[in-house]
Amino acid sequence: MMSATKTHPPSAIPWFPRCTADLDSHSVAVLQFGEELESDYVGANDPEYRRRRNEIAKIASMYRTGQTIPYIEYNDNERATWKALFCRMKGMHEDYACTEYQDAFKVLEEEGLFTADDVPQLEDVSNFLRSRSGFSLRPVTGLLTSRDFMNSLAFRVFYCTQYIRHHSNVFFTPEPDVCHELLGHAPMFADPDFAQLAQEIGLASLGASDEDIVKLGNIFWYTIEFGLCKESGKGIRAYGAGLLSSYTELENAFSDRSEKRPFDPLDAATLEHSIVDINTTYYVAESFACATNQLSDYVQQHNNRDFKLAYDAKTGTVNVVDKQ
Ligand code: NLE
Ligand code: FE2
Repeated sequence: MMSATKTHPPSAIPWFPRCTADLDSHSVAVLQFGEELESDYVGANDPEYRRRRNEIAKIASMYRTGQTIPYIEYNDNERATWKALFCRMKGMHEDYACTEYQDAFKVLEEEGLFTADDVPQLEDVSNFLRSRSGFSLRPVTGLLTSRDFMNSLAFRVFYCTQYIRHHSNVFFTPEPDVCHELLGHAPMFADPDFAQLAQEIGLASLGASDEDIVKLGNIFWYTIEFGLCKESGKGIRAYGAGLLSSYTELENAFSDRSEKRPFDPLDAATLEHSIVDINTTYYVAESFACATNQLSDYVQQHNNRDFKLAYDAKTGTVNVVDKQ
């Protein structure tokens, strides 16, 4: 049977980024803690910390596609925070992190990009990742909307904060910071299967309805941020960044205080989460490739877009294809 050709009046397709340069319009929309910390946040009443965060956020807000990510000279206090977390988590990772994470971490150390003594620079780690999986990092001032944040993944771009968590609470922070981005996310983006899973979420988010964005945001949360996976001979391991960058969260996931469910995108899509508390439920994927297949099926059946997209890896652009 011939497939029907659908034509779209220009207004039927909402605006969404079609290439990495289009992401430049996202860098300003920051939510929640962002540049203005909420008053009960641990660093909010420390004026020097607030000043420093604003200074670093300003650098990110001026960043445009194609530029080198500016280096930040982290001070003694900031380096001490990184070191404390780095050393604590490194000990945990041997027992709880997935093999893909551990392998990439080892290479990052061998190449001198990851050390306990200084906070790695986003530009260096970005160049490393680009050569591994085509992912690159892009600085951001703080939390973006879930739509803007996920959209970038379609182009294998990952938004990273550059400021560091407050020293009073090193082992858990509710918001992303450079420790979370680098200790949690970066090693995973070196793995091609994981990179594919992340990009699929990104592609599904382009032009999606607000309702579908909430669902995809939950799926992102329970995979890329807090996912667990099975590993033969080793049982369950962590691959989610929020686990790999937080002693408190990782300990909670591997305790019997939390529930573990087999990964099911339909179930995860509607399980709400709080961004300020540790999770009570985690999903265990069979493998990244399997989770990617489950996600494609979910998107095909439940993501209510009436247009189709094709990603052109050579040019890094997304095109709307008319044929349904
Ligand atoms: N709770 C994580 C940490 O302390 O590193 C950050 C989670 C960001 C979503
Ligand atoms: Fe994250």
